[in-house]
Amino acid sequence: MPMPFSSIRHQLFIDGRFVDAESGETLATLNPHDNTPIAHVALAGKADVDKAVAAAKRAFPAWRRMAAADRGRILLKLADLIEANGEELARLESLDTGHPIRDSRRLDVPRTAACFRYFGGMADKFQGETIPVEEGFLNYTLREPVGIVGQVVPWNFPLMFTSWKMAPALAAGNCIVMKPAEITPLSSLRIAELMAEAGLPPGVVNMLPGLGSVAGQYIAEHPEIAKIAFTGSTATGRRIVQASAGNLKKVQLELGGKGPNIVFEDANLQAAVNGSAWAIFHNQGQACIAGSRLMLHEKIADAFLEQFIPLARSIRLGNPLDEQTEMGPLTSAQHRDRVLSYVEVAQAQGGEVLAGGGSPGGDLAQGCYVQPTVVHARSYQDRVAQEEVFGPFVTVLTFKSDEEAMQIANGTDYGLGSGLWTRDLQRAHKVARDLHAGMVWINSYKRVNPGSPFGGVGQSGYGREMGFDAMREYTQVKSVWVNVDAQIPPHFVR
Ligand code: TAP
Repeated sequence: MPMPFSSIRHQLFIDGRFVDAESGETLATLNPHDNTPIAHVALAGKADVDKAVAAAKRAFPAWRRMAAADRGRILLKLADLIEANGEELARLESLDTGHPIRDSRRLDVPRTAACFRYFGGMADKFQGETIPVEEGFLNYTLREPVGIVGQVVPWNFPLMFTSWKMAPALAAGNCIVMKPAEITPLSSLRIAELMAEAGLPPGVVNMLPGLGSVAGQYIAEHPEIAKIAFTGSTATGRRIVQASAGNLKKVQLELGGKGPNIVFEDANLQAAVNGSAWAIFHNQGQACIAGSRLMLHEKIADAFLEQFIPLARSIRLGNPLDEQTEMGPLTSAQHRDRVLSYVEVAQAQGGEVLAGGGSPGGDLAQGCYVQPTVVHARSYQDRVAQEEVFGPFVTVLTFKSDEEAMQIANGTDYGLGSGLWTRDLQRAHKVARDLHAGMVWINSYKRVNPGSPFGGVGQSGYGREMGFDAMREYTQVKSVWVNVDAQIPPHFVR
């Protein structure tokens, strides 16, 4: 049953209240299953960003001085509220993004709650250090919040990314101006509402749906925002770095990927087939860490594909709100068309489509669906083996030796997620060591946990989400020197 539209929050959340945009502008958010409007959502402009920054500035002094355990308690309460409202959040997420409801229920909602809970517990455990300096002095460090933080998130995991971005920032005592993607704002607005219910003071979090080119760009430029954390495409990441230069913002970037998923000749084939399908087809392949380059040792390539291709063809596409659905639509029609354009890109360079390659017809023709698509590329330098497609589209490459596998795996500008399948312990650790990547999964793929650092190298960005690393990203170090019983140095003594 669809959500009643009246219950969906569709205004901006500024200073603890839902308000219209100053301009009065709105934008329809669509259900990607059939492209019908779900709600008309307020569209933030520069004036709204200014209002949000002013509210965050007012809230900051008290929020940063609140006992860390009390800040943590609010996040723990929020985690409970997310679970208590889990079914509603799951449906909202599926309606707005196209995530199959089984994933929204079993992954997105529990992971969002777990992340807020983890950082709620972390708030009063992240501490400075005492440094052994010369005799007579005491030197210690304070971990202080950065200040007003801008956060810009994409449309592929809008609910989960509220927690990845906001939880560590809040635990560390920062105030936030967040912009969700214009096409998927609904779950983030509901989270903002739940935050108020959990006791978050007004102004600490401000949620501003709006266009990237307007509100997002202005957040990146804003002279009173001290840090910008961004997840999205590498091209936009580059724009953000340029926009941030005005006040030398701290920048954290989580960008694209072209994950190598390497299957060696000694792998447990059944496990590798299943894990590789998960690596690329979960969330319709719309994941920066997707295993989008399926690298097969030539000795097992045929046997692997004999199982993998029927599996890909058997994936049940359908309405995301149906519990039987295994793959929903892509999140927008524009993105569906972009993903499908890569079929021609592959063919133009001699690639062969082994499965899928189109949109399903029938009941799904009105939606943003793409069939699970498997393409064999001739070279690892072909465009489909280099560029992020960000859909249910996997590029198969073969290799003859471990050396060649490493050359292919490290042969893109990206370096985010990566995986390998082998029974050879030594090879597993050697390959993990040599992969140019922020994350490596051995005999598995796409595991995440709030305690485990998440981020990339090269064109995949810099900085880390999750764990203690995320707390470091959202704090700055102050070094304090105390003269306990040292002699005043002899210089300039009269
Ligand atoms: P982006 O343009 O990178 O969008 C991500 C976020 O940045 C959205 O909230 C977007 O707002 C905002 N944004 C856009 N231009 C901005 C600017 N100049 N300043 C500040 N913020 C800005 O991604 P996209 O166009 O939606 O997708 C294009 C491709 O990016 C995808 O096909 C995929 O390859 C990649 N992508 C990667 C990721 C991850 S997780 N790494 C996520 C999404 C997309 P609006 O959406 O409201 O414009």
